[in-house]
Amino acid sequence: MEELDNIKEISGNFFEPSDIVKIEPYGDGHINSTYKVTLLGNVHGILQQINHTIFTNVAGLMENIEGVTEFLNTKPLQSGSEVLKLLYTHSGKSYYTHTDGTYWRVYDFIEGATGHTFTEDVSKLYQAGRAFGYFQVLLRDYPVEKLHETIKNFHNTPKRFERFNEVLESDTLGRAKSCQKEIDFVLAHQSIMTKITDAIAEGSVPLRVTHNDTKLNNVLIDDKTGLGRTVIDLDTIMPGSALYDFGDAIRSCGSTVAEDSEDLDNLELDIPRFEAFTKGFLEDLGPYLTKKELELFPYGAIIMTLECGMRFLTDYLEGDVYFKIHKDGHNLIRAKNQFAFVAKMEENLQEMKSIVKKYL
Ligand code: ADP
Ligand code: GN1
Ligand code: MG
Repeated sequence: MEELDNIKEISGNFFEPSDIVKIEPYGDGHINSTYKVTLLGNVHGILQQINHTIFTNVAGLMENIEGVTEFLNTKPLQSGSEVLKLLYTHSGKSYYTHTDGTYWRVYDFIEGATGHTFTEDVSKLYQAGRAFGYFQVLLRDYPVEKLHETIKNFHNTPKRFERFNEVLESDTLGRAKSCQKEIDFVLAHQSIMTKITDAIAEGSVPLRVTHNDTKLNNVLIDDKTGLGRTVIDLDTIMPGSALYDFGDAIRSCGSTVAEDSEDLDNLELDIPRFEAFTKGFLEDLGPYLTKKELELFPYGAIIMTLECGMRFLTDYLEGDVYFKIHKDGHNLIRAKNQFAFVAKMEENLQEMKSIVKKYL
Protein backbone atom coordinates (compact mmCIF):
# COMPACT_ATOMS: atom_id res chain seq x y z
CA MET A 1 0.00 0.00 0.00
CA GLU A 2 1.29 3.46 -0.90
CA GLU A 3 2.15 6.04 1.80
CA LEU A 4 -0.68 8.50 2.44
CA ASP A 5 1.53 11.52 1.53
CA ASN A 6 2.22 9.93 -1.81
CA ILE A 7 -1.49 9.23 -2.29
CA LYS A 8 -2.30 12.86 -1.59
CA GLU A 9 0.11 13.91 -4.31
CA ILE A 10 -1.46 11.37 -6.68
CA SER A 11 -4.98 12.66 -5.89
CA GLY A 12 -3.76 16.11 -6.84
CA ASN A 13 -3.81 14.96 -10.45
CA PHE A 14 -7.61 14.63 -10.28
CA PHE A 15 -8.56 17.30 -7.72
CA GLU A 16 -7.29 20.75 -6.78
CA PRO A 17 -4.56 19.83 -4.28
CA SER A 18 -5.67 22.58 -1.89
CA ASP A 19 -9.22 21.13 -1.80
CA ILE A 20 -8.11 17.75 -0.44
CA VAL A 21 -9.01 17.45 3.26
CA LYS A 22 -8.66 13.76 4.05
CA ILE A 23 -7.83 10.42 2.42
CA GLU A 24 -8.70 7.11 4.08
CA PRO A 25 -8.77 3.43 3.03
CA TYR A 26 -12.31 2.43 2.08
CA GLY A 27 -14.48 -0.59 1.33
CA ASP A 28 -13.98 -4.29 1.39
CA GLY A 29 -12.73 -5.18 -2.12
CA HIS A 30 -10.23 -8.02 -2.54
CA ILE A 31 -8.42 -6.68 -5.61
CA ASN A 32 -7.80 -2.94 -5.92
CA SER A 33 -6.70 -0.52 -3.17
CA THR A 34 -9.59 1.86 -2.59
CA TYR A 35 -9.60 5.20 -0.76
CA LYS A 36 -12.29 7.71 0.11
CA VAL A 37 -11.08 11.24 -0.60
CA THR A 38 -12.79 14.07 1.29
CA LEU A 39 -12.68 17.49 -0.33
CA LEU A 40 -13.65 20.93 0.96
CA GLY A 41 -17.43 21.27 1.15
CA ASN A 42 -17.75 17.63 2.26
CA VAL A 43 -17.56 16.39 -1.32
CA HIS A 44 -16.05 12.94 -1.80
CA GLY A 45 -14.33 10.87 -4.43
CA ILE A 46 -13.28 7.23 -4.70
CA LEU A 47 -9.61 6.91 -5.54
CA GLN A 48 -8.35 3.48 -6.60
CA GLN A 49 -4.96 2.07 -7.24
CA ILE A 50 -5.66 -0.42 -10.01
CA ASN A 51 -4.14 -3.82 -9.32
CA HIS A 52 -1.93 -4.03 -12.39
CA THR A 53 -0.43 -7.38 -11.42
CA ILE A 54 -3.90 -8.81 -12.00
CA PHE A 55 -5.08 -6.38 -14.70
CA THR A 56 -2.02 -6.28 -16.89
CA ASN A 57 -3.63 -4.20 -19.65
CA VAL A 58 -4.68 -1.11 -17.70
CA ALA A 59 -5.21 0.97 -20.86
CA GLY A 60 -7.59 -1.69 -22.24
CA LEU A 61 -9.36 -2.03 -18.91
CA MET A 62 -9.96 1.72 -18.69
CA GLU A 63 -11.11 1.81 -22.32
CA ASN A 64 -13.73 -0.81 -21.41
CA ILE A 65 -14.95 1.24 -18.45
CA GLU A 66 -15.05 4.47 -20.47
CA GLY A 67 -16.91 2.71 -23.30
CA VAL A 68 -19.42 0.96 -21.06
CA THR A 69 -20.20 3.98 -18.87
CA GLU A 70 -20.62 6.23 -21.93
CA PHE A 71 -22.93 3.62 -23.47
CA LEU A 72 -24.99 3.25 -20.28
CA ASN A 73 -25.41 7.01 -20.18
CA THR A 74 -27.26 6.88 -23.51
CA LYS A 75 -29.89 4.51 -22.03
CA PRO A 76 -33.06 5.40 -20.17
CA LEU A 77 -32.37 4.15 -16.65
CA GLN A 78 -34.82 2.80 -14.10
CA SER A 79 -35.84 5.40 -11.56
CA GLY A 80 -33.37 5.82 -8.71
CA SER A 81 -30.46 4.23 -10.56
CA GLU A 82 -27.34 5.93 -11.85
CA VAL A 83 -24.20 5.12 -13.81
CA LEU A 84 -20.78 5.02 -12.16
CA LYS A 85 -18.92 8.18 -13.21
CA LEU A 86 -15.20 8.44 -13.89
CA LEU A 87 -13.41 11.68 -13.03
CA TYR A 88 -10.64 12.67 -15.40
CA THR A 89 -7.14 13.97 -14.61
CA HIS A 90 -6.25 17.62 -15.15
CA SER A 91 -4.77 16.53 -18.48
CA GLY A 92 -8.02 14.80 -19.49
CA LYS A 93 -7.11 11.13 -18.99
CA SER A 94 -9.30 8.54 -17.29
CA TYR A 95 -6.37 7.26 -15.25
CA TYR A 96 -3.04 8.45 -13.97
CA THR A 97 0.26 6.59 -14.26
CA HIS A 98 2.60 7.41 -11.41
CA THR A 99 6.37 7.55 -11.86
CA ASP A 100 6.64 4.44 -9.66
CA GLY A 101 4.63 2.47 -12.25
CA THR A 102 1.34 2.38 -10.32
CA TYR A 103 -2.01 3.21 -11.96
CA TRP A 104 -4.78 5.31 -10.40
CA ARG A 105 -8.34 6.33 -11.21
CA VAL A 106 -11.11 8.28 -9.52
CA TYR A 107 -14.88 7.79 -9.47
CA ASP A 108 -17.54 10.14 -8.22
CA PHE A 109 -18.45 8.99 -4.73
CA ILE A 110 -22.01 7.64 -4.64
CA GLU A 111 -23.36 9.30 -1.50
CA GLY A 112 -25.93 7.71 0.77
CA ALA A 113 -25.57 4.20 -0.62
CA THR A 114 -23.80 1.08 0.63
CA GLY A 115 -22.15 -1.98 -0.85
CA HIS A 116 -23.11 -4.67 1.66
CA THR A 117 -20.62 -7.46 2.11
CA PHE A 118 -23.29 -9.49 3.90
CA THR A 119 -26.96 -8.95 4.65
CA GLU A 120 -29.92 -10.94 5.91
CA ASP A 121 -32.32 -8.41 4.43
CA VAL A 122 -34.03 -10.16 1.53
CA SER A 123 -35.35 -6.90 0.10
CA LYS A 124 -31.74 -5.78 -0.49
CA LEU A 125 -31.07 -9.06 -2.27
CA TYR A 126 -34.10 -8.60 -4.48
CA GLN A 127 -32.81 -5.09 -5.31
CA ALA A 128 -29.29 -6.37 -5.99
CA GLY A 129 -30.78 -9.01 -8.31
CA ARG A 130 -32.75 -6.39 -10.17
CA ALA A 131 -29.72 -4.13 -10.53
CA PHE A 132 -27.46 -6.88 -11.90
CA GLY A 133 -30.17 -8.33 -14.14
CA TYR A 134 -31.06 -4.92 -15.55
CA PHE A 135 -27.38 -4.15 -16.06
CA GLN A 136 -27.17 -7.14 -18.40
CA VAL A 137 -30.34 -6.06 -20.19
CA LEU A 138 -28.84 -2.60 -20.78
CA LEU A 139 -25.62 -4.07 -22.16
CA ARG A 140 -27.25 -6.62 -24.44
CA ASP A 141 -26.56 -4.53 -27.56
CA TYR A 142 -23.13 -3.26 -26.46
CA PRO A 143 -20.65 -3.80 -29.31
CA VAL A 144 -18.84 -6.77 -27.90
CA GLU A 145 -15.88 -6.42 -30.28
CA LYS A 146 -14.97 -3.19 -28.44
CA LEU A 147 -14.30 -5.06 -25.21
CA HIS A 148 -10.80 -6.04 -24.09
CA GLU A 149 -10.65 -9.33 -22.23
CA THR A 150 -9.21 -7.95 -18.99
CA ILE A 151 -8.54 -11.38 -17.44
CA LYS A 152 -8.35 -14.25 -19.89
CA ASN A 153 -10.54 -17.27 -19.13
CA PHE A 154 -11.82 -15.53 -16.00
CA HIS A 155 -14.74 -17.92 -15.48
CA ASN A 156 -13.40 -20.86 -17.46
CA THR A 157 -13.71 -23.36 -14.60
CA PRO A 158 -11.79 -26.22 -16.30
CA LYS A 159 -8.88 -23.81 -16.96
CA ARG A 160 -9.03 -22.73 -13.30
CA PHE A 161 -8.81 -26.41 -12.40
CA GLU A 162 -5.72 -26.87 -14.60
CA ARG A 163 -4.05 -23.97 -12.82
CA PHE A 164 -5.06 -25.41 -9.43
CA ASN A 165 -3.41 -28.70 -10.38
CA GLU A 166 -0.18 -26.99 -11.48
CA VAL A 167 0.06 -25.09 -8.21
CA LEU A 168 -0.80 -28.21 -6.22
CA GLU A 169 1.85 -30.26 -8.00
CA SER A 170 4.61 -27.79 -7.26
CA ASP A 171 3.31 -27.02 -3.72
CA THR A 172 6.30 -24.73 -3.26
CA LEU A 173 5.27 -23.63 0.25
CA GLY A 174 4.42 -27.11 1.47
CA ARG A 175 0.87 -26.02 2.31
CA ALA A 176 -0.92 -28.92 0.61
CA LYS A 177 -0.66 -31.09 3.72
CA SER A 178 -2.73 -28.54 5.66
CA CYS A 179 -5.67 -28.71 3.24
CA GLN A 180 -5.96 -32.30 2.01
CA LYS A 181 -9.72 -32.40 2.69
CA GLU A 182 -10.29 -29.33 0.52
CA ILE A 183 -8.00 -30.68 -2.22
CA ASP A 184 -10.04 -33.91 -2.22
CA PHE A 185 -13.25 -31.89 -2.46
CA VAL A 186 -11.98 -30.17 -5.61
CA LEU A 187 -10.81 -33.43 -7.17
CA ALA A 188 -14.16 -35.09 -6.45
CA HIS A 189 -15.96 -32.27 -8.30
CA GLN A 190 -14.02 -32.35 -11.53
CA SER A 191 -16.89 -33.70 -13.62
CA ILE A 192 -19.30 -30.82 -12.95
CA MET A 193 -16.70 -28.19 -13.88
CA THR A 194 -17.25 -28.47 -17.63
CA LYS A 195 -21.02 -28.06 -17.55
CA ILE A 196 -21.08 -24.35 -18.50
CA THR A 197 -18.06 -24.32 -20.82
CA ASP A 198 -19.46 -27.34 -22.70
CA ALA A 199 -22.85 -25.65 -23.11
CA ILE A 200 -21.13 -22.52 -24.44
CA ALA A 201 -18.96 -24.58 -26.81
CA GLU A 202 -21.94 -26.50 -28.22
CA GLY A 203 -23.87 -23.23 -28.66
CA SER A 204 -26.77 -23.94 -26.29
CA VAL A 205 -25.69 -21.15 -23.95
CA PRO A 206 -24.87 -17.83 -25.68
CA LEU A 207 -22.08 -15.43 -24.83
CA ARG A 208 -23.35 -12.06 -23.63
CA VAL A 209 -21.77 -8.92 -22.24
CA THR A 210 -21.62 -9.74 -18.55
CA HIS A 211 -20.28 -8.13 -15.37
CA ASN A 212 -18.52 -11.27 -14.13
CA ASP A 213 -17.98 -10.09 -10.54
CA THR A 214 -21.50 -9.83 -9.16
CA LYS A 215 -20.74 -10.09 -5.49
CA LEU A 216 -23.19 -8.29 -3.30
CA ASN A 217 -20.90 -5.39 -2.41
CA ASN A 218 -20.46 -4.59 -6.10
CA VAL A 219 -23.91 -3.06 -6.18
CA LEU A 220 -24.60 0.02 -4.09
CA ILE A 221 -28.02 0.04 -2.41
CA ASP A 222 -29.56 3.37 -1.48
CA ASP A 223 -29.57 3.74 2.32
CA LYS A 224 -32.90 5.58 2.37
CA THR A 225 -35.03 4.13 -0.43
CA GLY A 226 -33.51 0.65 -0.27
CA LEU A 227 -33.39 0.60 -4.09
CA GLY A 228 -30.44 -0.72 -6.08
CA ARG A 229 -28.61 2.45 -7.08
CA THR A 230 -25.41 1.68 -9.01
CA VAL A 231 -23.56 -1.36 -10.26
CA ILE A 232 -19.85 -0.79 -9.55
CA ASP A 233 -16.54 -2.64 -10.00
CA LEU A 234 -16.62 -2.68 -13.79
CA ASP A 235 -13.13 -4.16 -14.21
CA THR A 236 -14.30 -7.55 -15.41
CA ILE A 237 -16.99 -6.61 -17.93
CA MET A 238 -16.28 -9.07 -20.72
CA PRO A 239 -18.06 -11.53 -22.94
CA GLY A 240 -19.44 -14.15 -20.56
CA SER A 241 -22.52 -16.08 -19.60
CA ALA A 242 -25.63 -15.04 -17.67
CA LEU A 243 -24.83 -18.12 -15.59
CA TYR A 244 -21.66 -16.45 -14.34
CA ASP A 245 -23.47 -13.36 -13.10
CA PHE A 246 -26.33 -15.27 -11.53
CA GLY A 247 -24.05 -17.93 -10.06
CA ASP A 248 -21.45 -15.58 -8.63
CA ALA A 249 -24.13 -13.47 -6.97
CA ILE A 250 -25.75 -16.48 -5.32
CA ARG A 251 -22.28 -17.53 -4.20
CA SER A 252 -21.91 -14.21 -2.43
CA CYS A 253 -25.41 -13.66 -1.01
CA GLY A 254 -27.27 -16.97 -0.88
CA SER A 255 -25.61 -18.36 2.22
CA THR A 256 -26.63 -17.85 5.85
CA VAL A 257 -23.06 -16.76 6.68
CA ALA A 258 -20.48 -14.46 5.06
CA GLU A 259 -17.96 -15.69 2.48
CA ASP A 260 -15.17 -15.97 5.04
CA SER A 261 -17.15 -17.14 8.06
CA GLU A 262 -15.67 -20.08 9.95
CA ASP A 263 -19.05 -20.91 11.46
CA LEU A 264 -19.68 -23.78 9.07
CA ASP A 265 -22.15 -25.49 11.43
CA ASN A 266 -24.54 -22.65 10.70
CA LEU A 267 -23.83 -22.43 7.00
CA GLU A 268 -26.91 -23.25 4.92
CA LEU A 269 -28.32 -22.30 1.56
CA ASP A 270 -30.85 -19.67 2.64
CA ILE A 271 -33.89 -20.33 0.48
CA PRO A 272 -35.60 -16.93 1.01
CA ARG A 273 -32.36 -15.15 0.06
CA PHE A 274 -31.89 -17.36 -2.98
CA GLU A 275 -35.46 -16.70 -4.02
CA ALA A 276 -35.25 -12.93 -3.49
CA PHE A 277 -32.13 -12.57 -5.63
CA THR A 278 -33.51 -14.89 -8.32
CA LYS A 279 -36.80 -12.99 -8.51
CA GLY A 280 -34.97 -9.66 -8.88
CA PHE A 281 -32.43 -10.96 -11.39
CA LEU A 282 -35.07 -12.49 -13.66
CA GLU A 283 -37.55 -9.65 -13.46
CA ASP A 284 -36.12 -7.70 -16.41
CA LEU A 285 -33.60 -10.20 -17.76
CA GLY A 286 -35.77 -13.35 -17.73
CA PRO A 287 -37.44 -12.75 -21.12
CA TYR A 288 -34.04 -12.49 -22.85
CA LEU A 289 -32.70 -15.79 -21.56
CA THR A 290 -32.86 -19.16 -23.29
CA LYS A 291 -34.46 -22.27 -21.86
CA LYS A 292 -31.08 -23.95 -21.51
CA GLU A 293 -29.58 -21.01 -19.60
CA LEU A 294 -32.45 -21.05 -17.14
CA GLU A 295 -32.24 -24.80 -16.75
CA LEU A 296 -28.56 -24.40 -15.82
CA PHE A 297 -29.02 -21.50 -13.36
CA PRO A 298 -28.79 -23.65 -10.19
CA TYR A 299 -25.67 -25.29 -11.63
CA GLY A 300 -24.29 -21.81 -12.31
CA ALA A 301 -24.53 -21.11 -8.57
CA ILE A 302 -22.81 -24.38 -7.68
CA ILE A 303 -20.07 -24.06 -10.31
CA MET A 304 -19.26 -20.40 -9.59
CA THR A 305 -19.00 -21.20 -5.87
CA LEU A 306 -16.82 -24.23 -6.56
CA GLU A 307 -14.65 -22.16 -8.91
CA CYS A 308 -14.23 -19.36 -6.38
CA GLY A 309 -13.39 -21.84 -3.62
CA MET A 310 -10.82 -23.40 -5.92
CA ARG A 311 -9.35 -19.96 -6.67
CA PHE A 312 -9.08 -19.23 -2.92
CA LEU A 313 -7.45 -22.62 -2.36
CA THR A 314 -5.02 -22.09 -5.26
CA ASP A 315 -4.09 -18.71 -3.79
CA TYR A 316 -3.58 -20.25 -0.35
CA LEU A 317 -1.26 -22.88 -1.85
CA GLU A 318 0.61 -20.23 -3.82
CA GLY A 319 1.21 -17.95 -0.83
CA ASP A 320 -1.72 -15.46 -1.00
CA VAL A 321 -0.54 -13.56 -4.03
CA TYR A 322 -3.93 -12.71 -5.60
CA PHE A 323 -6.71 -11.94 -3.08
CA LYS A 324 -6.09 -9.43 -0.28
CA ILE A 325 -6.07 -11.28 3.04
CA HIS A 326 -6.62 -9.89 6.53
CA LYS A 327 -5.36 -12.80 8.64
CA ASP A 328 -3.21 -15.92 8.36
CA GLY A 329 -4.98 -18.71 6.51
CA HIS A 330 -7.71 -16.33 5.28
CA ASN A 331 -7.82 -17.86 1.81
CA LEU A 332 -8.08 -21.37 3.25
CA ILE A 333 -10.94 -20.23 5.51
CA ARG A 334 -12.69 -18.76 2.46
CA ALA A 335 -12.15 -21.97 0.47
CA LYS A 336 -13.56 -24.17 3.27
CA ASN A 337 -16.59 -21.89 3.45
CA GLN A 338 -17.19 -21.98 -0.30
CA PHE A 339 -16.91 -25.77 -0.46
CA ALA A 340 -19.33 -26.16 2.46
CA PHE A 341 -21.74 -23.94 0.53
CA VAL A 342 -21.32 -26.04 -2.62
CA ALA A 343 -22.28 -29.13 -0.62
CA LYS A 344 -25.38 -27.40 0.78
CA MET A 345 -26.47 -26.30 -2.69
CA GLU A 346 -25.99 -29.81 -4.01
CA GLU A 347 -28.37 -31.05 -1.29
CA ASN A 348 -30.92 -28.40 -2.31
CA LEU A 349 -30.61 -28.67 -6.08
CA GLN A 350 -34.25 -29.66 -6.67
CA GLU A 351 -35.56 -26.77 -4.59
CA MET A 352 -33.30 -24.30 -6.41
CA LYS A 353 -34.62 -25.63 -9.72
CA SER A 354 -38.25 -25.18 -8.68
CA ILE A 355 -37.62 -21.62 -7.50
CA VAL A 356 -35.98 -20.64 -10.80
CA LYS A 357 -39.00 -22.14 -12.66
CA LYS A 358 -41.39 -20.02 -10.60
CA TYR A 359 -39.97 -16.79 -12.04
CA LEU A 360 -39.92 -17.66 -15.73
P1 ADP B 1 -12.40 -4.16 -5.77
O1 ADP B 1 -12.17 -4.54 -7.21
O2 ADP B 1 -11.18 -4.17 -4.96
O3 ADP B 1 -13.51 -4.98 -5.20
P2 ADP B 1 -14.37 -2.00 -5.96
O4 ADP B 1 -14.38 -1.17 -7.21
O5 ADP B 1 -15.43 -3.00 -5.81
O6 ADP B 1 -12.91 -2.64 -5.81
O7 ADP B 1 -14.40 -0.99 -4.73
C1 ADP B 1 -14.26 -1.45 -3.40
C2 ADP B 1 -15.38 -0.91 -2.52
O8 ADP B 1 -15.37 0.53 -2.53
C3 ADP B 1 -16.79 -1.28 -3.00
O9 ADP B 1 -17.20 -2.54 -2.52
C4 ADP B 1 -17.63 -0.13 -2.43
O10 ADP B 1 -17.94 -0.36 -1.07
C5 ADP B 1 -16.68 1.05 -2.50
N1 ADP B 1 -16.90 1.87 -3.72
C6 ADP B 1 -16.36 1.67 -4.95
N2 ADP B 1 -16.74 2.61 -5.82
C7 ADP B 1 -17.56 3.46 -5.13
C8 ADP B 1 -18.26 4.68 -5.47
N3 ADP B 1 -18.19 5.20 -6.69
N4 ADP B 1 -18.98 5.29 -4.49
C9 ADP B 1 -19.03 4.77 -3.22
N5 ADP B 1 -18.39 3.63 -2.85
C10 ADP B 1 -17.66 2.99 -3.77
C1 GN1 C 1 -12.88 -10.50 -6.07
O1 GN1 C 1 -12.89 -7.42 -6.60
P1 GN1 C 1 -13.88 -8.06 -5.68
O2 GN1 C 1 -13.48 -8.07 -4.24
O3 GN1 C 1 -15.22 -7.45 -5.92
C2 GN1 C 1 -12.68 -11.24 -7.38
C3 GN1 C 1 -13.93 -12.07 -7.69
C4 GN1 C 1 -14.20 -13.04 -6.56
C5 GN1 C 1 -14.33 -12.26 -5.25
C6 GN1 C 1 -14.48 -13.18 -4.07
C7 GN1 C 1 -11.19 -9.45 -10.35
O4 GN1 C 1 -13.97 -9.60 -6.17
O5 GN1 C 1 -13.73 -12.80 -8.89
O6 GN1 C 1 -15.38 -13.77 -6.80
O7 GN1 C 1 -13.16 -11.44 -5.03
N1 GN1 C 1 -12.41 -10.28 -8.46
C8 GN1 C 1 -11.41 -10.50 -9.32
O8 GN1 C 1 -14.85 -12.45 -2.96
O9 GN1 C 1 -10.70 -11.51 -9.31
MG1 MG D 1 -15.51 -5.10 -5.66
